[in-house]
Amino acid sequence: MAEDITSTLKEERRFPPPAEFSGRARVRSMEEYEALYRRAEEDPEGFWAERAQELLTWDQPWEQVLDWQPPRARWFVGGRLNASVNCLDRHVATWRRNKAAIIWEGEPGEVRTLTYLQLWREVCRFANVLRKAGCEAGDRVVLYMPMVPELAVAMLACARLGVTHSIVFGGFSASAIRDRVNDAGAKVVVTADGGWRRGGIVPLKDSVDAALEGDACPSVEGVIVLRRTGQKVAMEPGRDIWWHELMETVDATCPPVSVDSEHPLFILYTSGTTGKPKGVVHSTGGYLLGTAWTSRMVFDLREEDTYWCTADIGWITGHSYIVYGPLANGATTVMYEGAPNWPEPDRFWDIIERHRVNIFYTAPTAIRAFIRWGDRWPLKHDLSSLRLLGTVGEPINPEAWIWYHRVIGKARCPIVDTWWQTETGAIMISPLPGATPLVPGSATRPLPGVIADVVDGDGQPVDGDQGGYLVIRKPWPSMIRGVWGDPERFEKTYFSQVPGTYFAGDGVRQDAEGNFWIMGRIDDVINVSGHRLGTMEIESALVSHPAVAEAAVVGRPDDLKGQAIVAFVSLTGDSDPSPALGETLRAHVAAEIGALARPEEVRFTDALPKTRSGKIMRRLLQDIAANRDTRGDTTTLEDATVLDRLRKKWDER
Ligand code: 7RM
Repeated sequence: MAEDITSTLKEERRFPPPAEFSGRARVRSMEEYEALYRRAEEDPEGFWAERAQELLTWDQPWEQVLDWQPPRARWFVGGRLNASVNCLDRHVATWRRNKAAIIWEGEPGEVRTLTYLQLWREVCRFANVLRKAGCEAGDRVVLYMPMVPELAVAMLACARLGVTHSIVFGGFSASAIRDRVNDAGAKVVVTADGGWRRGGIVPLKDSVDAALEGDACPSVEGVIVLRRTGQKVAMEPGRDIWWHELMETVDATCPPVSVDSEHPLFILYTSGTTGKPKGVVHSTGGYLLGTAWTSRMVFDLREEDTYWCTADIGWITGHSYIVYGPLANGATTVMYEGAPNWPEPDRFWDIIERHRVNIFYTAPTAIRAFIRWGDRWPLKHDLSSLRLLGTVGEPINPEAWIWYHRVIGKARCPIVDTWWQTETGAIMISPLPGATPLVPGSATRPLPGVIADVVDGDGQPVDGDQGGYLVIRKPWPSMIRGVWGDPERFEKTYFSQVPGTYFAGDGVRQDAEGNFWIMGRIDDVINVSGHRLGTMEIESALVSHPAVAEAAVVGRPDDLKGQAIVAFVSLTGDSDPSPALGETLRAHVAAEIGALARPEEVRFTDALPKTRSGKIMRRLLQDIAANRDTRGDTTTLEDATVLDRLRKKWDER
């Protein structure tokens, strides 16, 4: 942490918003921002009630704006609405019915545009399919799909019925699907015969089959399979049915089910400190308001914009900023199925040029890859349609920021560096593009309504420029409502370090100007290419292999991915270290969790550095993995020679 602080302190470049941008932005100056911030701070309930009135369509008004009994928040108590109505019906009722809702591009190159009316019809039909399959409000449905419009259709169809969706990212393995399906108690799984990725087919249906094998997922009554690639897949009679066959049998209208504002819209699993991913629960009213409002303010979203967020819908960024936020605003959202470097490293720039994308939102890890691939790829394309750029998922190093600003934004487009989490539902700390002077590497200031603060290990506010932990002092509409099935874990993880205050799990520093510098996770979470992984999850996967006695996993700084996974492994008596076994273990983790969790490196060791009470000293392993000197205290080490042996092994390689 200390190193990061000194490096960020040197960043003195400031990029004031361009006059032509500010001139027509929703928030045009810092004075306007400050006024809005103060208003929200002084009267949060009045502030959010106005936003909820202005941005959402309610079937029944709320009786109380907020009921806050830490850690439980209920927003818009007594209010009723439907998320699919807010994303579709109310636009279909206007001229927007023929506006593009989704512009989709498949990796092989096909393009499909769905207008609001077309999307609405598909959603109604699929909602009827789900209803015929026995799904009703309160049930859970797992979606394990490629990045195709039908994924958005399935999400909104669930929302139409009050069915809670839980999307499992297509890169996760069979056992990860099984855990999530069982934890959520899903009635139906929706998948596809595959999706395209770098010219190959991701065999989604095979993974679902493996996940459900035997009676592994007793709650599942049926599997709906979309034909995407034409790849042959096994269809289990009585369980598996084709999407297109079901869609032929239903009506294109489906009355929406009005739900309580607090009704769980979705569950999304995310990694935490312990081995088991947490099912983060989001509400309908508060979540939709948070995503709708931030889409509008942070991206300065306008009627005529073509907006593209490159995330996968399997992550929160895709939920909030490909589907719910943009569609609630009646915007045009671009969706791309495949890899950024397929068939060539200019695929993204080609998409921006062809669809005249105005707002582009991506991750620092992608930006670092573009830098590596060379300027000639973006320079081949006309990117003049762009007016705003965004980043999310991890801290952006100032060099990458400057490149993004210069080469992609031509020094013309503001960049919004947006800090938020699966748990926050929506963007929390970010510049407002018409107001905030940009500071490369800093997400700048909290949005109106977000009371962010920095505290020390005892929960006490930290003075001035010092580092500490990020907390959010007041509830906000799109906040996490619970950990599915585990209220204790919810309270313990988020509201116990500082009782009653949301603890984000990130290290942070606030400078004299009030800018926040996020320094990354302070818990056992690794951020690999902007994806959150728990070290414990990977360790559990490793020790499930018969050759492994003990495993400790740490992150090592990586120029491209932010962090790379390094696993320290000790073996059981009858196994010997070998490069082949290292490969086997890497593959084993990929099979257990998914390719994104595959360790970059497996290091064999006869012992792990532990405290006398038996705790693995990860800090020391982090130093060894990064090949740097050991920082701090080692006096609690039970066996000091372990460190030397670990280092020696490294030198001998
Ligand atoms: C949206 C998302 C959350 C974690 C979070 C941080 C890190 C996200 C930024 C960032 C620095 C940013 N949800 N993080 N955005 N760090 N600057 N702009 O990524 O739940 O998957 O991850 O990601 O550590 O706690 S997430």
